[in-house]
Parts: sequence; structure tokens; C-alpha cells
Amino acid sequence: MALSIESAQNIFSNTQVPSPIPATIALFDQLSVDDQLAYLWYAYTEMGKTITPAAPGAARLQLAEGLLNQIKQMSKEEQTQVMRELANRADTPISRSYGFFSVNTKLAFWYELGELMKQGIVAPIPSGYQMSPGVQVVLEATKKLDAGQQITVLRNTVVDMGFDTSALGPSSSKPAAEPAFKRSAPPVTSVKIEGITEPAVLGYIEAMNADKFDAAIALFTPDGALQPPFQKPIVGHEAIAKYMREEAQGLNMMPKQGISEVLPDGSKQLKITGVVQTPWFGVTVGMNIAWRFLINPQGKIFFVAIDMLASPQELMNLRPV
Ligand code: 45D
Repeated sequence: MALSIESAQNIFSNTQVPSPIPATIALFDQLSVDDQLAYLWYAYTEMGKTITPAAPGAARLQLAEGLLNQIKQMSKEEQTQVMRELANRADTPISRSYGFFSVNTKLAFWYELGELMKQGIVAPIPSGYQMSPGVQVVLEATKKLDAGQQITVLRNTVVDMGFDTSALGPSSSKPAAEPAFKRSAPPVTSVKIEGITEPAVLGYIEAMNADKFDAAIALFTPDGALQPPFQKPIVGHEAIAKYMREEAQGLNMMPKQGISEVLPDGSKQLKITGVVQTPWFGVTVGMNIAWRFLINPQGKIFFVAIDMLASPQELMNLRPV
């Protein structure tokens, strides 16, 4: 029987527990635009007391410089208006430009805007703003999340902002090459995962920990797919490679343990849990995640899903099927 992505998505479905991350984002989505901006400001500054993102490098900031310079020159009212348009995903020139940014450029843009707000150059919160009770509800929900989940909520809200350019096709201007993140620690070279000996899996982690995306891609079948957290599968070598260059650079992957089962057709399904660190926060934030692999009888990766775990208890949730 040929493998299908639809069936691969369901491997180990009995170990999937609803994540509090989409639930928190759903609460956020119900807020008015001004409340959303206020929530992000309070959540970000509150979080900043314990963890702060690393400053984006000059090369990455340069990609957002045009928009940032325009915003710096605006009046406080105009600045607030631009932020509202971004949060509203409005179809305006600035919101379109932002929509073409890569995930990391979007984060760098807001990082810098946050700095300008702290310096009083950009208005943090609309003048005359009155906080609605809903903001407090989302802030309380956010406090209950662990740090890895909190930064995921922030990241996903930022990624969703700006005009949705996906229907417009690629930007007319050439996409900017994605600057590399500096690695905080030397990559782990020999990967050991309790309960796992599958070469494709060990090779995948080893390659990813060295940003060797071509080596990682070579482990996939040509029709293979990678499903990032809360997203649809990305199918085929070219699409996966593009995604990895944009979003998987500088990650530290520390798988701990896993289970592996051979299926009647000779393919294998494996579930591995562990911790991933993003270059934005380095060793200060660990994200508890699971990888669910489907390996074909020839030892190639047909499918891998990356899931954010609902709680640290899920690190041990490695039941078969
Ligand atoms: O609106 O095996 C202000 C894959 C107020 C690859 C603000 C992976 C106003 C394959 C404060 C200014 C990648 C899938 C906003 C594995 C306002 C693979 C600013 C997994 C917005 C394992 C807010 C990788 C700011 C994972 C500046 C799970 C917010 C990676 C900044 C996860 C937030 C990475 C930042 C995460 C968040 C990174 C920098 C969750 C970064 C989060």
C-alpha cells in the first residue's frame, strides 16, 4: 500500500493532547485591535523581566529598515495607525511589505519597534486607551503557560499580522537572502536517543543541529513532507528546503527518548520527545516538543510532524500506535 500524507498525519494520534497554545491565541483573536496591541505590549514587557530575546543581527534588521525608518518619521497617531493596520491585516502598502517578510524578519521588526517604544520614539499604546477586561483574561491564560509556550504565542501572533500576501504570489522584488543566526553552542555531533537507532532519524537531528539542510533533505523521499507545529504539511524537497532556510536556522534540537514500531509493509513509525531551543532565546528557553516520523521500507523519511507538547508530562507520553 502506498503511503499517504493523510494517514501519516494520524500516526500516534492517541498521544496527541490539545495544546493550550491555540486556545490562548483564540482568546487573543477575539480582542479588539487596540486590546491586541496592548496585550502584546504587557505580555512582552512582563516576560522581559525573566527572559528577553537576543537582539537581531544587523543583517536581519536591515531587511526591516525601510519600514522602521518610515514609522520613526511618523507622528504618534500615525504610528498607532500603522500598528492597527498590521494587527488588522489591512491592505495598505506597509502592511503588504510586512506580509512579504519572512518569520524572522517579522520578529526582528517588532523587536526593534519594541526597543523604540521603550525609548519613547514610537508610541507603545494608543493615547487614551482603556484596557478592556478581555485583555486581563488573555494575560492570565498566558501566565499559566510555560516559557516555551509563551514565546510560541508571541511568535504566532506576530507571524499572522500584516496583509496576507499568500494569494498575491511571490513578491515582485527579489526575496532577500535569509541571514544566518550565530550558533550559541557548538552543535552536538553524535546524537543519542533512548530507544531509537533509526539512521534516518539520527541523521536528521545531526544535520539540523549543524544547519546542514541539504543533508537533512537528502534523507526525505522526493514526495516526503514536514509538518511544523500548528501548520499544514510542507511537501517536497524544494519546499522543505526553503522552509528550513527561513525558519530552522540555529535551532538546537535535543531529543531525549522515543519509541519505534515496524508496520506490516515494512515502514516504521517513531515518536520522539525532547527539547528544542530557538536562537532568539538560546539556552534560556526550552520548548518541549515531539517528532512523529514515518520512515518508508527503504529507510527514507516520508513524513515528520513537529508538535508542541501540551505539558512536560507529555515528554513521557510514548504509548504505541
Ligand atoms: O504588537 O525538526 C511589542 C521546525 C508590542 C523545523 C510587540 C522545528 C506591540 C523542523 C512588544 C513591540 C522549525 C518545525 C508586538 C523542528 C506588538 C524541526 C513585539 C521546530 C508584536 C524541531 C513582540 C522549531 C515581540 C520550533 C518582539 C518549535 C515578540 C521553533 C518576539 C520555535 C517574539 C521557535 C519572539 C519560537 C519569539 C520562537 C522573538 C517559538 C520567538 C519564538
